[in-house]
Amino acid sequence: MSEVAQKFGIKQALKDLGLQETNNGTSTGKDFFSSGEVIESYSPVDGALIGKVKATTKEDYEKVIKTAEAGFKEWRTWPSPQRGEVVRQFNDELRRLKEPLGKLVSYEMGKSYQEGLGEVQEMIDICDFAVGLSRQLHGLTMHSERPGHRMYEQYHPLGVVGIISAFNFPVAVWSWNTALAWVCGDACIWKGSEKTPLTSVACQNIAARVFAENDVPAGISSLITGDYTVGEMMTNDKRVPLISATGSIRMGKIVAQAVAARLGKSLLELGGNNAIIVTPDADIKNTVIGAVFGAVGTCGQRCTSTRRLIIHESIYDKVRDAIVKAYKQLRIGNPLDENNHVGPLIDKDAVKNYQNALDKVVEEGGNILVKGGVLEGEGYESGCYVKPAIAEAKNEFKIVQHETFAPVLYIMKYSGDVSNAIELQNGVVQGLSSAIMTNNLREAERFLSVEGSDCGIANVNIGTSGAEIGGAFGGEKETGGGRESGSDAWKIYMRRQTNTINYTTELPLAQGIKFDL
Ligand code: UN1
Repeated sequence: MSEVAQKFGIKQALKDLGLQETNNGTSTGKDFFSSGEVIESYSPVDGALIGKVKATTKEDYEKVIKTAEAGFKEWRTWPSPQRGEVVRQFNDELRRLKEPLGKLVSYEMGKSYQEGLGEVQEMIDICDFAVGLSRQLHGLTMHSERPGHRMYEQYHPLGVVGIISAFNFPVAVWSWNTALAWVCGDACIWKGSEKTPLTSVACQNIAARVFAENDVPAGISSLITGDYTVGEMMTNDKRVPLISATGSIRMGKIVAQAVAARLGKSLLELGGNNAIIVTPDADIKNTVIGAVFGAVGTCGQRCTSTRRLIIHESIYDKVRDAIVKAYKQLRIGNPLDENNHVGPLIDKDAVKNYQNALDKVVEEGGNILVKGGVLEGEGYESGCYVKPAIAEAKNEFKIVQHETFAPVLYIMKYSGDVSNAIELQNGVVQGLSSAIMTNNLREAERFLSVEGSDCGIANVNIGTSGAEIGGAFGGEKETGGGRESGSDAWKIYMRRQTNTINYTTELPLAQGIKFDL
């Protein structure tokens, strides 16, 4: 254990979560087994080795999918409130283990401890939601055009759901999918990020324990581990009717094509390029808080992170100066230390992408307002700590069009009417989150109107990140069109069936067609 790990109680957290020095990254819930290579998990916080996880091989995967298929056949017959009861108990465990899990998320991924706890809170919230949902999986009834007929629709469990999640929300995104899919009666196979394999095993440990206590069949919560080749086993597999994938646009295009080629369903949560529009009627204090948290929170590694600020020329200097001033107060360092605002990037590749973005914006004619740079020296030995940077840039710059998963904020001016700002905000290929800061009702409503933001999420007077689980989460255009979490997002985890029942002694045909024998 490194000094940092010791000081912040990581050893105890690992113990509480049932983690060993080397863990199997393949699990059906009943068994944990793996015959693949060993993945070492290093913390971006201090560069230390946290633990090891053995990856999944093709043979391991076959065992998992067969178990999940068999388990599904039984699980789908459980009344959904009973499945909800299992999720309720799982949630009790999450509440009990919130601190160690939040701590491990922080240490393995690098987000602040507060955000780690917040992420576990999202898991708790979606489980609460799912428990209620387990009594509300309802369809509609319709009046038949034929006499003596009844027509309605019902939702049945779908089957085995494959979940591919990213390092930046290593636990919450899994739960958004599984909590709903479980109450819907599906079996879930999860491939978490190979950058955060220990948090995956920790979650699977919790589910496995609760599921075993409730005699849930094996395979309902399954885990596979490894790089994209392990993900491909699922995306190409006809036995997995739905793939829910979170990651880059590049990855999403590959997944979408593989799943479509076999006519499977996919739920995609891909990149964002989220902007806040700041109008002349904005509350400057709130704008600064929303923009700075949105840009530097999770070290700029949320898909909802604020990447662009579009500020009206009349208040441009004032807002720019206030934000630059706020950046001077940011404390960068160990995210387990609650005095720090910004932790490290996930790894050195991410640092390279960050540096590349800063080089590119200058090459394209941007003007650096807050200089970036990689931090060195005591406390920064992992080489993953960077300074949040701000550049004045144009929306059409190639680098501005691209999502860089790092704390680089581009700011730009608009003049005239709010429609000019909306055009800039929509002028990117991504369509996840967006926001407007204004106290002007007309501007706010126009931003939300059909001619307004083209994103899946459009907020007024809050930032672009920090979406609540109660709403459907996802975005349009190259963000992929998927919706997870709240509202009626559960429907994708079920198959809809329309039923028409004739309770007469005749067989009248629809559309008035006569067919007498
Ligand atoms: C993500 O970055 O993949 O809106 C999810 C937010 C969080 C979820 C982000 N609730 O910031």
